[in-house]
Amino acid sequence: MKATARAQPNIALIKYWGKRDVDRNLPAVGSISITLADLSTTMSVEFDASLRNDTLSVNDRDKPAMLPRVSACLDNVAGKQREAARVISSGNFPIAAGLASSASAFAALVVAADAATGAGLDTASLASLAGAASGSAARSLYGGYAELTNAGDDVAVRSLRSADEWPLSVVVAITATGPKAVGSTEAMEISRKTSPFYSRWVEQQELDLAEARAAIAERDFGKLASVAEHNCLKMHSVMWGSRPPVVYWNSATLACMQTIRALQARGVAVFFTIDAGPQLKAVCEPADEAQVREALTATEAVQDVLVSGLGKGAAQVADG
Ligand code: 2P0
Repeated sequence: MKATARAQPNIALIKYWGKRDVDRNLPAVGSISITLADLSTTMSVEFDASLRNDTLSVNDRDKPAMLPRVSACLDNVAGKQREAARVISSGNFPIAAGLASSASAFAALVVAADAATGAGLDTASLASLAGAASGSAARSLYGGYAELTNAGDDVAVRSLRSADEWPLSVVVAITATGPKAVGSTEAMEISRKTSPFYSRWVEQQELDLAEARAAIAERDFGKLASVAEHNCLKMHSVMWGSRPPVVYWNSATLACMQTIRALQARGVAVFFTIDAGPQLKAVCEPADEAQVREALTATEAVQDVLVSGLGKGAAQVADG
């Protein structure tokens, strides 16, 4: 009744922002992401009849505040009549800072819980269960380039390309650590209810998805760069236009954008994307990774730089 799984965070190039059903956590728009290789969350789940309640440890610390979401996700995978579970999570990157730690965490959780119960659900079902816990987590069930589509009363995730078919590099500039001021679930609702740009954002998403899908099919870096930067800045414009405004950037985030513009002016194939946090993620050809890393490391107020290739989806690993 114990199993362990590992999952990698994903970075959305065409973003999920807004929900069409808050209770069921269904997104308002489709999204396209790349799954990382070198950052990961490892999660072990042990169902134990001798436990009175679920327990959760994250990076060796008890985290009761995160437990309700974890318990609800376990109920969805194993049924409400399940035994209580001991859940142990560890990751090799900062949590709650716009690095999609909930994506890798819930993707790993559903795979581990499914393996611990022996149910053997297919990847599509596991993606749907992960997405009910955290929208972006559905995409981390798949490696490489993944697209999440709204399908009736559910979501459907598919792989557009494997990591091996188009191996890009991601350089993450950490501009601030620590939890963000407004969680993305709350910020999405503020956007939906108050931003005058929200309805146009939802209406236009299909155009951006189609352009990114074509760029990935053609392995056209310039085309992907153009639509990804556009979609990212459009999402942040929706947030900035909300009341109260939601601004995740800091001055170092903007300095990093200028660094990317300077690299692009020198002919380096690189583009940026920014999620619900102040970190900037630069996507580039592997040959340019060292140059991009060096430039972001030298950018004022950047605290740390993480580098990753593209990897595979969530999978069970040997119990640790
Ligand atoms: C994304 N983000 O597509 C977008 C871009 C942040 C900006 O998905 O409420 O933690 O748990 O479904 O998945 C972050 O939100 O939100 C996110 P919930 P989630 O990656």
